[in-house]
Amino acid sequence: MVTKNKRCTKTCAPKSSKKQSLTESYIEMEERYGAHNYHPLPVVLEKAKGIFVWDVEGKKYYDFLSSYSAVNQGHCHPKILKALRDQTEKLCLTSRAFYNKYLCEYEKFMHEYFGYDKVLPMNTGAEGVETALKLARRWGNVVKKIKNDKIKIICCDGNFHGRTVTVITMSNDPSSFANYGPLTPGFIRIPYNDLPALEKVLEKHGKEVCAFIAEPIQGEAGIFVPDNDYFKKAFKLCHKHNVLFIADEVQTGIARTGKMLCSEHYGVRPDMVVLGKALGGGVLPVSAVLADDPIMLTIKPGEHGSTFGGFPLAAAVAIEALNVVKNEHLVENAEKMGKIFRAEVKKIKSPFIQEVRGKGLLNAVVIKPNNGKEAWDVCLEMKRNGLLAKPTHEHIIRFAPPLTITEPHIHKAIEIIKKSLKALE
Ligand code: IF1
Repeated sequence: MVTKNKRCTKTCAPKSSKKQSLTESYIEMEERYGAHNYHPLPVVLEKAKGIFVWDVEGKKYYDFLSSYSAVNQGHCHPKILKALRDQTEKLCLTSRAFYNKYLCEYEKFMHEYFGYDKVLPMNTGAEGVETALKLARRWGNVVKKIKNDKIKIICCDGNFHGRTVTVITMSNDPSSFANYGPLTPGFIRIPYNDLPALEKVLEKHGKEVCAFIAEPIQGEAGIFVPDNDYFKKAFKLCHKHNVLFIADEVQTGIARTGKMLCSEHYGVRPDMVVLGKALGGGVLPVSAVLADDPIMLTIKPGEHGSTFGGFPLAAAVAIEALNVVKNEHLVENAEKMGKIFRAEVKKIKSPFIQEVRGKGLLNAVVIKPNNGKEAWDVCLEMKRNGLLAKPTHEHIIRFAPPLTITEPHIHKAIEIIKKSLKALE
């Protein structure tokens, strides 16, 4: 996520007359030849394994971002790489113009793993969200009989669901939606974690609303955990008004929050689930929409698709990515390590720490600017001390290591966080 950071002048890369370091030369190369749609931390990575990454200078770091929860199984997991390598020797891509034996086996696996009738395979999280929106609108039109141009979808303030034009229409973050021309009609946005607001909109517009979409924990907004009963009561309100409940689990899913799906924390089985990121095991973009037949079968042959959606490499990698989660007990580990992480960070006596929050290994520390230093400076100091993390907004640092992290490494990471905060006091 582009961090609105005043430090980012036009040329972010440092200019120096002295001989450039490798890091500086790579940053300059990206500055020169790449779009400036990110403001990365000034570190250039070359290698990764498990919970660690190494930069081009050979320095080792704890990865506490996990590529925004796309590396839940750890970097370069040997079994996932093997599944990918083996599949490349058999069949990589057929498109959906023909059947292949790998997609149907993957679809059956997903049915048995998550318990939904069917899966619609896509690639990126945004494509998964777009697909869920299209399925909801199609269901709204053909099943709920909403007039096509009247169909509405309810979304929440503070959401992040991706970067396509329709998806940024749901956003209220100008850095996501501003100055991209006309947006997509048919969305009503309400405050997150606000049941009266949802009830009011459903009372007023319910007949034209096909779906409500929300993240079970808002990631980019700063790891906002809703009230325990919010999701369940929102689900019941939606069903009272014959409105589908869509959970965007692209970031919170696949064991990240200490449950296979974050919705399980709230006792909710969403009507549609969007998965992405870690479904690809940290090696490929793999996303998916899970739904039962009455919703899934409203889209007929030729009415939606994707060249790479569910292709044999994705099928092989996703099956192994999910096997690793189960076989290595990553759900339980995320829950256990997350509790230790939050408890230990809360013990740190620092003027910078305003709040610690999260579930499982999706956590955030809200930084109170102090001594002229803010979240970005804390991240730079942690980088110097061997831990990589990044602010989601000005003052919130997300801490999300791979779910394979063990207790000794959690404690070592806490030491780095403590040392870094102390150094800035
Ligand atoms: C960036 C963060 C942002 C997501 C949820 C769908 C998508 C995402 C809940 C789209 C993607 C990524 C995108 C990346 C940074 C990161 C992110 F929340 F994880 F930190 F932006 F908000 N639903 N999140 O979190 O998935 O199309 O990217 O595969 O765009 O900067 P995608």
